[in-house]
Amino acid sequence: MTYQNYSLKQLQQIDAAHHLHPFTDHQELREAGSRIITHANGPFIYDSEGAEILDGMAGLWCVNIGYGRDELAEAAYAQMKELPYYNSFFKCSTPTPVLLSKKLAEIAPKHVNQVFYGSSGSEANDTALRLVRHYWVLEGKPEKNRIISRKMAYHGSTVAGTSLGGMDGMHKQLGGAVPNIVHVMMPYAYELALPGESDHDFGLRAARAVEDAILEAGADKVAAFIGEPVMGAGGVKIPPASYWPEVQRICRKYDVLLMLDEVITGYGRTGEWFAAQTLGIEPDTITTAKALTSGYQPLSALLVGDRIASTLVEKGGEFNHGYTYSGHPVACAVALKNLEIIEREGLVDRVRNDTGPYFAKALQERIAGHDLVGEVRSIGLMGAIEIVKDKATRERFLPAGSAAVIVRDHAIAHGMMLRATGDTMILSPPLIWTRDTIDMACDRISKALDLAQADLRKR
Ligand code: PXG
Repeated sequence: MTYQNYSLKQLQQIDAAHHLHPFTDHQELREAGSRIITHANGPFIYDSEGAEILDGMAGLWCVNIGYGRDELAEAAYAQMKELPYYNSFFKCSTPTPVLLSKKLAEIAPKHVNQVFYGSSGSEANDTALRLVRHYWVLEGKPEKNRIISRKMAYHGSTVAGTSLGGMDGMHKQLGGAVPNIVHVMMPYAYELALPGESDHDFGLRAARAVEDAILEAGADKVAAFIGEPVMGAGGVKIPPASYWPEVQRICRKYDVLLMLDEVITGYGRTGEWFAAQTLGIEPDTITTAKALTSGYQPLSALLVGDRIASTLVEKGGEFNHGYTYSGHPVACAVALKNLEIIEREGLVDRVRNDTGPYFAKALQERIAGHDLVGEVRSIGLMGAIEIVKDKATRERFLPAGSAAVIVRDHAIAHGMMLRATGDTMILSPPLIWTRDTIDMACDRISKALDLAQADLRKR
């Protein structure tokens, strides 16, 4: 690889001079220099200094089958040689998106049988927003246009993704969101439940915030509700079991479409192919990306339920939307091979029956008791650790978010990559993790917590 002719220092200098990174303070980045990851294998990533780091985030919630899979490289190579690109506009198609669509219809919930491709989760959510609004126009109800989302939701970084999302910092820089999107409370019991309120009751109350928003606008003005089954970037916020069935009931009652954003939860993370199956709900659209290719190629698939798809066909007329790379043949070839590997290795079942429960138990038994930890929670192979100053009162360290960064930096220094969002540590490892890998992760996280505690005491 050409980078091997450059020293770490040189790469960092060039990076600072020319490369604008996502979600980054570029002044800070220039002072610190970036961490340069040069290669990876299985569950480990390696930086340019040769440090081996256990990747607790599967890249960015995506490398579900782990690194170093020759089969995916071979699938891409073979497809590039045969047909690197052709479009799927103008009544054309290529074989790999055709076959991938069939596969996705097989593994998706029964009532979901159509797929619209893009290259990222953000693009897929743009498609979803356009599609549900188009659906209601076709149904003769163009005024049924409002979309209800939630505070702290993350639905991507395009204008539509940011507008759908509920991140204040992103909205502040947007200078004008897509109109007619509103945000209601998130289902996060740890911070929002009232004193004495059970998780169950809190879940129902959070769902009723959706109903209130529908009633406020009038049901004839509301197109859809969008939500992540488990809020990912917002801090692995797992709603109480009462939440989603109630949201679904409310959506049905008022004839509001349900859009599920499974960009993080799709393809096995919660122990089923899709969280919709884990939760037993029937969304009208399912946004997926990331682990569809285990991150080896950029690809997203908006899975579309029969209700919307049949209206598109019955009413006809062009849906004026699409991307050059919709159904990219190479990305789809890689996705097909990725899904084949997930199936062959039984990774979804393994998460459901073995590693998921073991991960939950390990977090409870080995992490939850630490003085710095207010709560641990997980679903499948997706977990969170809340960092607090006082376990009993749930008081946080100030300034907000500063303690989690200390934990994270110690973790990385001790060979454990995890992510800090606010005061929440996040884990979303590759599905190839075994019980041994989970033990190794807990060893390293415990160590990082101890070191962080010593630092925080000194402050
Ligand atoms: N929806 C959800 C639920 C996501 O998590 C997107 C949409 C957008 O996908 P693309 O492919 O356009 O990035 C995401 C992406 C983080 C982090 O810091 C999370 C995401 C992306 C970048 C950073 O946790 N999720």
